[in-house]
Amino acid sequence: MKTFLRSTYSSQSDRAESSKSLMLTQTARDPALRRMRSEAQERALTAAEVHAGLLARPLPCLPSKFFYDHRGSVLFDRITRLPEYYLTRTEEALLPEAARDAVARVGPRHLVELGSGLGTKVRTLLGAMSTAGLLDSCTLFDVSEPALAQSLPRLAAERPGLRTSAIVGDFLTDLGALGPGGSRLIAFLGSTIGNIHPRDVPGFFRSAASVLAEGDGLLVGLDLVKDRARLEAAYNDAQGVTAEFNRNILRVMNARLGADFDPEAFEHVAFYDAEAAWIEMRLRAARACRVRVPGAEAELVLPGGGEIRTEISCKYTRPAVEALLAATGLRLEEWYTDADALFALALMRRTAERSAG
Ligand code: SAH
Ligand code: AVI
Repeated sequence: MKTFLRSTYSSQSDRAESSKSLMLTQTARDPALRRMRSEAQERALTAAEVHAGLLARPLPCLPSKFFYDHRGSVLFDRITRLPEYYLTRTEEALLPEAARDAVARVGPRHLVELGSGLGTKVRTLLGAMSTAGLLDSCTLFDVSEPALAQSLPRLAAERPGLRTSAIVGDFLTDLGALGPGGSRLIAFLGSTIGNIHPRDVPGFFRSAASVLAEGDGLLVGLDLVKDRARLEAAYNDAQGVTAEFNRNILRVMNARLGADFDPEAFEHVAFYDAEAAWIEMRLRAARACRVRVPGAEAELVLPGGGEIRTEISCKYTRPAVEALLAATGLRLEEWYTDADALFALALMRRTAERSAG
């Protein structure tokens, strides 16, 4: 299979600048919703990331955070209710007890949810904190501004006494915007950590540890290694919602970067790679095509059958998580799982020692 990318893109400096800066920009819409970057910075960062992704070999790829425009968040919400997608309902069944126990151990007053999406699970954690008489503030953190623009006002209306805020940012580069920790619990639910490449997970843990004070908590939802049939069914649902979600990334490229992808000319592919322990999602060109992506100064030429990688979704075991936690400033304290060991919530605590690196 031969894939070809032509490019005139030269400078990565905009990207470096925008990820260095932790300046937050307030939106006109809601002063409690802050953006990490101006629209121009965001466009430059998107262009650089997409450009780099399309150059990747052996497979061109698109960062999975670009699934989530408004339509993508709504499609993901539909995925969570599919019969094949056991992840959400299993985590939701574990969450009330895990939340109660985590709140009892950590005693947090401030809740942060990373990748909060439409913000449904945060209610369970807030309920546990409120019952314990501890609730003070809640910050939603997501790359999707439409999702935050929907979930933040709803949260504020539901809990009038609560200090609520939201940050539009990337949890891989922007956690510093949260400022120093103290009585803080960070929730990272839904197995979204699985969408981070394992080589980047220790760096993510270190950066989370840097915004936690000693004893603060990080509660992480993890999908667990299991039989191939169950895993592959979850990403190849009979109604084709996951396929539509997958193709949505091409619509986002068209809207944000003026690309001319024909989403209907791409077939959804999802399979389990047991060696890597991840589900991989791809889009396969039904026929040879040449796609212009002017906003990323790129042109992608794919043969018929040529593929683009759009997502990895890592499946974990407890030892694998413990190995990734080594020397990050976090330790694993509790592991809440269901009777069939489909999914786990891991409670991690900030240790006294400074994280390595
Ligand atoms: N937590 C919710 C939603 C999960 S969907 C649940 O458990 O159901 C994944 C969410 O993470 C989306 O809302 C998406 O916009 C967000 N996301 C994905 N990549 C991100 C990134 N790099 N930085 C911040 N948010 C990201
Ligand atoms: C958000 N994330 C954890 C989902 C997952 O399972 O990796 C995204 C998703 N991709 C396909 N279906 C759902």
